[in-house]
Amino acid sequence: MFGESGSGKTVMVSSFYGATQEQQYLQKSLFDVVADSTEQHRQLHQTYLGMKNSAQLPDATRFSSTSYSFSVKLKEKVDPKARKAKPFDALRLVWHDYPGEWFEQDVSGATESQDRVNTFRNLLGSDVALLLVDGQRLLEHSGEEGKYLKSLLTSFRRGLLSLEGELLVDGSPLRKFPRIWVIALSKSDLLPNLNVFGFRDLLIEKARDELDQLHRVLAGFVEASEALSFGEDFVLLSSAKFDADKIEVTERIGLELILPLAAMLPLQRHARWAELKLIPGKVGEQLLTKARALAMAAALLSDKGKLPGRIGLWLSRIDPEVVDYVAKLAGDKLREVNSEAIARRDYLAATMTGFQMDLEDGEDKQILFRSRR
Ligand SMILES: Nc1nc2c(ncn2[C@@H]2O[C@H](COP(=O)(O)OP(=O)(O)OP(=O)(O)O)[C@@H](O)[C@H]2O)c(=O)[nH]1
Ligand SMILES: [Mg+2]
Repeated sequence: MFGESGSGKTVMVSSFYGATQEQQYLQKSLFDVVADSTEQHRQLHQTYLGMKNSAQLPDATRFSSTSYSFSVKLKEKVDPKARKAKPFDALRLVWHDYPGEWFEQDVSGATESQDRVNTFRNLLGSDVALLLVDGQRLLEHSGEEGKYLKSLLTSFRRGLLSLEGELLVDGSPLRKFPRIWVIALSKSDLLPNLNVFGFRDLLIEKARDELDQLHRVLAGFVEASEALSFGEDFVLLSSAKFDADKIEVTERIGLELILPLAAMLPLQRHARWAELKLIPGKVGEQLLTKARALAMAAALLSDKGKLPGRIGLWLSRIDPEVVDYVAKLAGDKLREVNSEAIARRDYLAATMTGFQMDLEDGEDKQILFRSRR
């Protein structure tokens, strides 16, 4: 999550996590979201409860960053043998929260400077990046939105360029780099009349040059830069509704899409890039591994998956047909496969199809726009 100071990063991670700790979520969800560190668990939960019960906001993040590591654990109890036959039984989400001011001004000393470089190195090792446009600032620039959008994208580009020397080892481009950059509107509750199409159009109309320039800088950071989607996906987010003396944490927008986006977008897009052979050599192999995980899961979903002997085959030889099968599952067929998986108590298949359904719902509600490429 990249965003300027005050754009809503810390509130968002707290609201995201807090929601997963509510009784209702714990009971009805097919998986648990567990913070890997108990200390981080309590800290996020406390921040969430502070907002929910006492309208208390977290302080601005200063001087150091935190990487929150969450495990998404499927609830089913499987015996170890069955577990081995599955491509994975947990998903890890690492959410990096950092002081937004790090991009805007200089740091206060050598330790902080090193921490800043390490943080951005970690951030830039993620699978998916969300670049936040602050809904509040957009609203403040009503009528001259272009001014804010241009300055945001430019300051982000400058920030990256100024750290380039420290981030790239010997100037060579990075292999592991977010290849999917989603542009997200935070605090979208403040702009109730703006849907995701309006948001997308505003960016393209008012700040196309700055988007192009930032795209070029990002492409310069990454090996095989054809396999990069920047600014093709858009989402609206809001962590809560903020009234004068009350914070309605249940009135969230789009936060339920974060896990599905982080889990499914890389799998689907990496599979597609691998298919198009856009990515040569080592990078291709790395991405293929991810696509294979999807193919495996797909094998479990499709009828073919019922032949356990073939699963090993899918692991060693990616079957584009199967990847295609899950990537293109949509609409009624998707819902059908999902209900079958639930009936079979196949939590992995149910969760993955559930994620796909969440993304479709997001599109229906016009809070998500996914790249058509
Ligand atoms: N209306 C609205 N306001 C929000 C939302 N999220 C955050 N805010 C407001 O924005 C302020 C800043 O949010 P933070 O999460 O602390 O921002 P940050 O990105 O972590 O900022 P730094 O720590 O300085 O980088 C909060 O104190 C709230 O007043 C939201 O979803 N809707
Ligand atoms: Mg913060």
